[in-house]
Amino acid sequence: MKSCARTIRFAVAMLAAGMLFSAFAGGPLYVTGPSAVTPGEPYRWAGSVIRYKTDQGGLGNRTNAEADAMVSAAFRVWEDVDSASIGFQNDGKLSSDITAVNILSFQNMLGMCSDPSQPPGSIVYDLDGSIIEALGMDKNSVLGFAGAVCTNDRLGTYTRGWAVMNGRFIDGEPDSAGHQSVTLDEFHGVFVHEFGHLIGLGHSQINVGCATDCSAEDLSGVPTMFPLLVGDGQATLNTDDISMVSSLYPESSFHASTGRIQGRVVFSDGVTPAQGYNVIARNTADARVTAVSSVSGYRFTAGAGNPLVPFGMDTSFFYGSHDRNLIGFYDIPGLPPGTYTVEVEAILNSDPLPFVYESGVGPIGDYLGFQYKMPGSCDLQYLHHPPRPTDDCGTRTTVSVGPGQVLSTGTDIVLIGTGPRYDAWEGEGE
Ligand SMILES: [Ca+2]
Ligand SMILES: [Ca+2]
Ligand SMILES: [Ca+2]
Ligand SMILES: [Zn+2]
Repeated sequence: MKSCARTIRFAVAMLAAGMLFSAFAGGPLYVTGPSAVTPGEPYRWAGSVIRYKTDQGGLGNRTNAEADAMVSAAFRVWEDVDSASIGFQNDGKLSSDITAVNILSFQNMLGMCSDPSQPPGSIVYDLDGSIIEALGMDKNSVLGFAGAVCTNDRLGTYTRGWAVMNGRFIDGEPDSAGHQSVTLDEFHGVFVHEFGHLIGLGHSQINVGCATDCSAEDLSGVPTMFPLLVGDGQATLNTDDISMVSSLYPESSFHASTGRIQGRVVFSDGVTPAQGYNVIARNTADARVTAVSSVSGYRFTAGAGNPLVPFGMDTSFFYGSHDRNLIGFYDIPGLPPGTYTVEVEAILNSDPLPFVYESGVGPIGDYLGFQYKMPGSCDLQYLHHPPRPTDDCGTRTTVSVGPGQVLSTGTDIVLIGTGPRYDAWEGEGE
């Protein structure tokens, strides 16, 4: 075992224009709400090429040209995914060097969504962390952030986004508690992660033990979109990242060449859906690394029918479908053909770094700031079909998926030990 975590995190940008409660789904970054043409669908960029401009000035101890090269290299990682079709075009420089002095006016300008003079994508270089600080975040723990600024909520498309990269982590200072630094290879991973948000990916939880301690094998299975930077392995995409970008921007080959598992997480009655749990399909040949995750109910709003929503909170800002059939529903596409187990666990809910708000995984943590604990007798359990009263936490079914196959029967995961019937919303929160 080795200690592999740092207490530094990626953050997701909140939408501008007063939409403070607009938040995120697990898997896709945002999911359309009831006013959309098609509710419950991930937001995505409309075109296949996203045009962007980069900041002036340096990034840590990197020159502006070196920072631009890091941007191109990180976009290329997403472009190079064979099963996805998304591209990026550099349209030159932002009109001024963005710094702590002008960041707020720049942010306001970006937030004027009807003003067409802003580029669809803006990549901001924070020379020394002072921009991050000016925006009210901790410059010693937030590596950067990215996300949508403007959206078309009817069509479920992004029209403007940005990323801010914190150069303080690569200013050449030695790594210490009071001044955390990362390698350039790790910072490449930060760029790739933030650009994942920019194109519509949310956070993923796979091999959650790596938030504190984990094996080298588990570490290599941590996806780029994990909420924490745990090593330079996040500069290369894992199966989960590839599945997500390919789902948003599929090449015609994607669905035909991969398998997909869909089902629901339900309480012990086998009927009542359970919202906000992390579901992972793991390939039995390479279980710690070849894995794809989904959050149960990720397409459903966090703001309806949930008594844990604080009284008086305006949930009309919450995204996600109001179709109750989507409560507890999980969807795991992009599986390389093979044999899988399907497991369910809580999303990290303990201090010091629960996966909530800007580090959130799934809509509950993102909107409401907590994650459900597992409600029954298992911290981790598996799909077992058909379920039996004698099942224990380790009982599992292995399922095989071939190219183009969608497995959607016999895929409900029945939580063990929650009582014969359990109200989906009461008692399991913290
Ligand atoms: Ca491609
Ligand atoms: Ca700058
Ligand atoms: Ca990787
Ligand atoms: Zn992030």
